[in-house]
Amino acid sequence: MSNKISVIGYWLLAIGFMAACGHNPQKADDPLADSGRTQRTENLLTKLKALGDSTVYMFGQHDATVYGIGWEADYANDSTIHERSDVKSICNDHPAVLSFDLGHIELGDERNLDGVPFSRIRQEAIAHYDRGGMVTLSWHLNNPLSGGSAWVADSLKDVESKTVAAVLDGGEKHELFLQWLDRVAEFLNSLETPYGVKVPVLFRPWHEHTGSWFWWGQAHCTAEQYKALWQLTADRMKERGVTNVLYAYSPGTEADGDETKYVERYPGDDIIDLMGLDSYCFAPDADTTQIARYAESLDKNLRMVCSVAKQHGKAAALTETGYECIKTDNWWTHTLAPVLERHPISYVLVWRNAHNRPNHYFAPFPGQQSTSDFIRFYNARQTLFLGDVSGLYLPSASSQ
Ligand code: BMA
Repeated sequence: MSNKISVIGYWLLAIGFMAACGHNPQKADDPLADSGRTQRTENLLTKLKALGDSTVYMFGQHDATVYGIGWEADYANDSTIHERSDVKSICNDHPAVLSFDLGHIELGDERNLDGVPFSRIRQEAIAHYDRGGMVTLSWHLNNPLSGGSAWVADSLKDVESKTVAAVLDGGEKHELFLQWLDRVAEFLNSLETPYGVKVPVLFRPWHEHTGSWFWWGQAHCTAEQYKALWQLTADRMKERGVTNVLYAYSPGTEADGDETKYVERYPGDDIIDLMGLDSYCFAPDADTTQIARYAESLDKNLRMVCSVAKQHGKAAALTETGYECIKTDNWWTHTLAPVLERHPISYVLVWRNAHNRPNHYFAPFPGQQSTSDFIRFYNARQTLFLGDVSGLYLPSASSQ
């Protein structure tokens, strides 16, 4: 045997040995817990529940770091994270929670329904994990039966109402739908840091189902079908080896404080980790009665959500809210915060500041009328922004 061959042989042996031992000095330890999810994912859930035993809550915004009013991230230069958000322009700190949407990933598209490349979402999610923040994902997926969007079209009413049945086992779109779920699973599996840690995310599909504006909504399927849709989703993620996901149940306000109605389509404690609520302040003319009605309804619904979440041993959150165009100077500290401080939620998330849709924004930006009030909200003891959170993925002190 020549020297050259023996040297090659040595390296092959060494590489084989390292692979057999699973030894990779560059990778962080990312063990699985008994639940089959990563320990960091379990730790995040523990932290979210612990926030439910405190008076503080995290602040979040959808798409906060990819665009805002008057700017959009440089998608072409994919390797740059710009560290910009409208929230940061005001208080020099990012939201603690970032939300992104997976709509159109099912189609195999490069960009989501709002034009954000999935590669960018992946990069932002990993960057936010690295900053110590939390990531949540919604999914405004198309209708696999009609070919239309997530939103029901009156002209397609008959088709919309057959869609959930069509994607379930035995339905005509089942195979296609499995492929759609697999694309989501592939994306979730790809959320991995360069040092080998799967980024834990809170996945929030099938949201606002108590209304009927999405094809999975109340009027378009039975409770059994809706629950089966959840089961199918969770089962498929598991089959595809997804270990970094928590699930949020996120109805609208239709239950109106009624626990029984709220859990009518609840898919079960074995699937859901966090119980939420989507509730918006609708007051296009800054009508004080409408604003007060929002606060009242939010109070009533959050009391119920937090109570149900406690009974089921789940975390709770205000998974979507906001006042489009924030037309009162003190909405943050006079409308939102006084309600939130009465309920032990883990986080509140406002929707996006659309750069390409006029008057569709839910957080202030420099020059917006509620800016000073937002700084008061930021300074309040109860609100946690990115700079205020730490150790979301670490074991809690009591379990060490
Ligand atoms: C909605 C609006 C839409 C957007 C969708 C998904 O509430 O903001 O413009 O496409 O969310 O982000």
